[in-house]
Amino acid sequence: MFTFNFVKHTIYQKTNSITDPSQGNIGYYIGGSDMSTEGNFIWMHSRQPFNYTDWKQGMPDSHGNHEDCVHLYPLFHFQWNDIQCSTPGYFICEKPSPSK
Ligand SMILES: [Ca+2]
Ligand SMILES: [Ca+2]
Repeated sequence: MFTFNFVKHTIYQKTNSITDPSQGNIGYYIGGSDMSTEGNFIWMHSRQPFNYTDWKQGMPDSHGNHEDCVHLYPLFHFQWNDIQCSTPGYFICEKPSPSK
């Protein structure tokens, strides 16, 4: 939970110029998908189900029956939406925390 709040906060702070959906920015893919089994979302890197979600109310809706990838959508204040995976967009990568 903390992680995604951190991500959203960082996006707002760092990328004001590229978060305007009117400029065609669909936001940031986060690596979740239900392309293996419709309605069963998992993280693609680990094949594990989500233990946290931040779906926009009414999402996922698999609009048109072909939305399988999860992104943080500027139009939804960076809450989650499922979108067609072939839609060009930015992406967020995860990396291990630095050792202490
Ligand atoms: Ca889907
Ligand atoms: Ca959707």
